[in-house]
Order: sequence, then C-alpha cells, then structure tokens
Amino acid sequence: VGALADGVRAGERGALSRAITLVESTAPRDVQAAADLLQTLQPLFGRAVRIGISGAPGVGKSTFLDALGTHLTAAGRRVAVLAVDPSSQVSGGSILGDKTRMPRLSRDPRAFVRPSPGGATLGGVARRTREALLLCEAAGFEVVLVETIGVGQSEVAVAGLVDAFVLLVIGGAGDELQGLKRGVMEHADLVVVNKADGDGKARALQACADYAGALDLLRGPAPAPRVLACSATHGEGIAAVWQAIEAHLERLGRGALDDRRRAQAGRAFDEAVAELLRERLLAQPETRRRLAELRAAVEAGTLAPAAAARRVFADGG
Ligand SMILES: Nc1nc2c(ncn2[C@@H]2O[C@H](COP(=O)(O)OP(=O)(O)OP(=O)(O)O)[C@@H](O)[C@H]2O)c(=O)[nH]1
Ligand SMILES: [Mg+2]
Repeated sequence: VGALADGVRAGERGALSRAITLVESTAPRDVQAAADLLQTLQPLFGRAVRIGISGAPGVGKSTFLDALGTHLTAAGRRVAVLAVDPSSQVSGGSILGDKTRMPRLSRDPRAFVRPSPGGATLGGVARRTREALLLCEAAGFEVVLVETIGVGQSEVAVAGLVDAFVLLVIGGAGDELQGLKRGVMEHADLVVVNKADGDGKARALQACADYAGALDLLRGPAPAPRVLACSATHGEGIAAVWQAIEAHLERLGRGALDDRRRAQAGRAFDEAVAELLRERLLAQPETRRRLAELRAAVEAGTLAPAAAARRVFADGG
C-alpha cells in the first residue's frame, strides 16, 4: 500500500490504474488495503474540478469528452475521464470501455481515461466511482470528468459525486425534451445540445430554445441552467461550454461548493455504513436462511413486506 500510495502521489498512471483496480476489488484483503490506501492519500483529495456528463445513448458523450478533454489538456491541464457504465452488469462487458471512442484523449500524455466497471448495485458503482475520482485527485489531475450513460437513476447518482452536472442532449430526435420527464433536468447545472452541425444545426438551435423555455418553467424561482449548443465532432462551442461550467462554479462560490462536497462526503459515509451492515448481516448463514424463508412468505402473500422485514431482526438476526 505504501509503494502504491507513493506511485499515485507521483502521478504515475500505472500506479493510479492499480489503485483504482484495488478499490474496485471485492476480495476481503483488497477491501482492507483499499481503505488503508484511501486513508493514506486523504490529504490530497479535493483538489480537482469534478464534472459529471450524462445523456442518452449515442448523443455523443464520449466524442464530447474527447473534445472537451483535449481542449483542457491543450491549455496545460491534466484531465482524467472516468466512464461509468451501469449497463455492463447486464451486457457482461463495458460498452464505455471502448477507448477508441476517445481517440485523442486516450493518447494524450496529460490525460487519463478509465472505464469503471459496473457493479451489483448502483450504490456500489457510485462508491467505486467516487473513490476512483479521489484517487485521480491524489494523482494530481486537475479536472475529473465522469461520463455516465443516461440509464435510469445512474445520472442522479453521478450528480451526487460532482461539483457540476452537464446533461448532453440532441435536437429533433423525436424526443425533444429528453431527460425532462425522468426528472434528470432537476440535477442539471448546464444543458448542452450536441450535434449542432451540418443538417442537424437548425434542429439543435431549435432544441436549445425549447430546453431554455422548458427549464425556465421547471425551475420556477431558482435560476435555470444555461443551455448551449455545440458540435463535438467539429470542436465548435466546446470552449464556450467550458467557460459556462467555470462561470457556474464561480457563481456558486467556494463556500457553496465546499458545502456540497461536505454533504456528498457525509452521504458517502452513510452509504458505506449501510453497505457494511448489509454485508455483515448476509455473512451469517442463519440470517440468509431466515431471509429466504421470509421472502418466500412475502411472495406467497402470507406476510406483508414491512412486517416480514421486522421479523428479520425480531429473531435476533
Ligand atoms: N454530427 C455529429 N455527430 C456526432 C457528434 N458527436 C458525436 N457524434 C456521433 O454520434 C455517435 C455516438 O457518439 P458517442 O460519442 O459514441 O456517443 P455516446 O453518447 O458516448 O454513446 P454511448 O457511450 O453509447 O452512450 C458517433 O457516431 C459520433 O460520431 C457531433 O457533434 N456531430
Ligand atoms: Mg460513450
């Protein structure tokens, strides 16, 4: 752990990769080593700008991150991209793990691109991603970008890990206001309409106006997020998106940002405790047996779910 921590501190990407693999491991001795490693590196956490990028499959998240990341490294900043793929537990492989979709950034010496694997639970994915993000900070990355595919609640989970959350959409996809109905918009600090190029340009600009109008209504008195258009493939509007992100963070101010991070750390603790409780409980064979019985009774309709849950504990489990 000591050598690994030194490697991460020195910004060695091999060490960073191994450290992330360690926090992702579920083997008992790795879990302890990972906790030690994170504790050792703790003083180096908190130094990066943390940005989440989400959007429906195919809107251009990876292409956009390749463009944005390259824009930032060209300005001398070190950039890490963590790609979260909650579908990988179903598909058996990480779709986002296909690094060729960030061709420039993957080869950029100032960048680090890492697909993070799925996990049994969204909470587990969120924890690993949070820890990977912290490790990137300890390795000296100044901007950490977290890509998540817009599936179910994963976006909301990622919004809870970052300083600013960007929702990427496209215009005229027959689903004008993607995200609105899923409530994801409520978490967006910035909405970016991608593919504003060629034949799609007019559609994208129209979508921009539509989103701006809808967000005004949705947010009520709270300031609505800005809506911008860009073309990830042409590199147009990318600099403006970054400016808008920085302006948002500046408007928020250091104090509000620190509050947000404190609340996030507190939630991470709550979740770690809940995960540990569950793990410890399930480690007892007697409890597992009892749970199976109770679950069968609930499914058979002889016990109500809440009443059955209480019995798990009433029996000393
Ligand atoms: N015209 C145009 N096409 C784009 C743009 N950005 C991405 N694309 C294309 O859209 C397709 C999907 O791009 P990706 O970057 O892989 O999209 P993604 O959102 O990361 O996709 P998933 O990871 O599968 O959810 C690719 O064929 C890209 O070339 C853009 O700005 N303009
Ligand atoms: Mg992608």
